[in-house]
Order: sequence, then structure tokens, then C-alpha cells
Amino acid sequence: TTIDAFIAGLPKCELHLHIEGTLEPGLKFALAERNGIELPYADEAALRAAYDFDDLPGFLAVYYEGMSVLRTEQDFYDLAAAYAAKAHSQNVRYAEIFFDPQAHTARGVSFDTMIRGLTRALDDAGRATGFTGRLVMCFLRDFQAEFAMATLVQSLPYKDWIVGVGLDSDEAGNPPVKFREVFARARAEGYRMTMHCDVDQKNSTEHIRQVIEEIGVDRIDHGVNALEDPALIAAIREKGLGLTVCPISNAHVTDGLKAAEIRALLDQGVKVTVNSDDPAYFPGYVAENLAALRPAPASLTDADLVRLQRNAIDISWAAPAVRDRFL
Ligand code: ES4
Ligand code: ZN
Repeated sequence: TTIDAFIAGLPKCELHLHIEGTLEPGLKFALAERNGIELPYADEAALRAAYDFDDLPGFLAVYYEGMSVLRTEQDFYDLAAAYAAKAHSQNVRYAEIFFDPQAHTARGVSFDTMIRGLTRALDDAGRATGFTGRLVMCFLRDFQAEFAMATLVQSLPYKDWIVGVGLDSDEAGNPPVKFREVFARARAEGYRMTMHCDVDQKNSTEHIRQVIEEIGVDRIDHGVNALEDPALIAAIREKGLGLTVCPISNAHVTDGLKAAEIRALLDQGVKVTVNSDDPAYFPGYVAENLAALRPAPASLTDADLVRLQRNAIDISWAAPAVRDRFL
């Protein structure tokens, strides 16, 4: 993909980015070496060749395995610092960054280790470049709700950094209502809320209905299948819920960029945004994702690109000062 000058120069806002999904093969090898971990791949090319999945569970297996190299505070620092540098290079001014604490605490890395590394990197990057990053804590939906609740309690001392909570991982058999109590508590604690409704999953439209009507989220991650039910689109518009769509990710875990769907969402006045999800695995950061939508059927014009960034800052949970500096 070629990134044209307009896309390169546009001030951008990213709302759907998993920090563990930015672990590029080069950094993965460097961290493995620093921590004395033997990776089952000869080199970076062999590792990239293993990024061969065609559905969500296939991707998730590779994603969780890759995290095993993240052990120390410095590892989390290096991961977030690399993303912040990449974001700055693409003129991303503000990002709300997902992290999956349970994927780390479940293998013996402490919540403090992880959060201190991530926040120190974002703090340093902010001072150096003006890029602002905030965290959104995702619960893993394939674990029990009790584990999510315990994780929510662990996060409370870090509310200055964590602006909201989300729900991700394997959607099959793990509907939004499984986490009803967890999200009610999160709301009571003042967190904003989003949930993944991954594209083309079983029960997609029912899950979208649940996140709107039963959970009361502030926005929806992916959520493209709402187009199958005009009542869902009407509810999304009426409540001003944004959708954080990830075209290159969609092309890898389902079929295609969902470019026609993104066009339709824009044309129907939904607050849709374009994001990168797991750019080390679905190659392309936010600029590449935008550039992929220049051709038909998305046919993004410069005005559409500005609209997408306005939508993003509008549905973001950024502080007023950040909002005012944007666009
Ligand atoms: C994810 Cl694409 C996707 N879906 C669900 N959970 C995830 N975690 C990281 N990427
Ligand atoms: Zn995601």
C-alpha cells in the first residue's frame, strides 16, 4: 500500500489497537534473547511465515504464544515505546490502547510490572513528541467472569491511566451478558466501556444487541454486522455509539476489508472509525489501513478521511485539552 501525502499529514486518532498486537518479530526476538527464551523459529522470516491464520481462534493462538517473551517492566516499556514512536511517525496524535492484563497475570507477570512499564513509556513518549496515549483494559471473554472482576479490582489504583474497559478474545460461546456484573461495577467505578463484536462471528447481531441494550456500552469494537439489522443501526445512531473498525484485520480473520460496509456506515451517518487492531500480525498501522480504503468500494475522499478522524476524536474518551488541540 502506498500512503499518499494527505493521509500521511492528517492528524490521526487511533481507538482500536492492542499493545500486545504491536509486538513486531524483531522486538520479539530481541526480548526472547534478553530473557533467555528459546523461540521455536530460526529467524524473523520463519516467524512471519507462522503468521498464517484464517480465522479468529487461529490468530489468537499465535497472539497469546507471542506474549511469552514479555516478562519484565522494561519489556512492557520497550513494547509501548516502539508503538508510540511508530504512532508519532504516522502523525497519530492520540491513541486509546488496549492491553490484556489477564494474559500476563495468568502466566505469573504482575499487574504492577505490566502497567508500570506501559505507562512509563507513554509518559516519556508524551514528553518527547506530544503523542498522547491512554489505556483501555480488556477482559478476556474466554475466562470466567470472576477472574475479570478480580482484575477490575486490581486496576482501581491506576484509574488516572486507564480510561475505560473492554472485552476481547474468543467470542464463540462467550456472549457480552456473561460479563454483566463486571461491566456494571466498571461503570460504577467511572470507567467508560466498549466491547468487541468481532466481524462475522456466530451470533454477531445478537451480541451487538446485547452490548447496546443489556450492557450499555459507550462504543463497539468492530460491530460491522450491525448493517444486517436496520434496528441496530438506528440504535447505534440514536445513542451516538461509535464503531472502531479494522479493515486489514478483517481481511485476515474473515473475508476482505469490509470496504463496502465502511462506505455504507459513513453514508448512513454512523460514527465509524478506522483502526489497526494488531498491526504486527495484520500488517499495517493506521495510515496503511486508511490507504487501503482509497480505492472503490470504500472510495475514501480527503473529506471522508477528515470525517473519520473527527468521528474518532468525538467518540474518544480524551480529556478536553487533548480534544481541543485536535484538528
Ligand atoms: C483481537 Cl482481532 C481480535 N479479536 C478479539 N480479541 C483480540 N485480541 C487481540 N486482537
Ligand atoms: Zn481488537
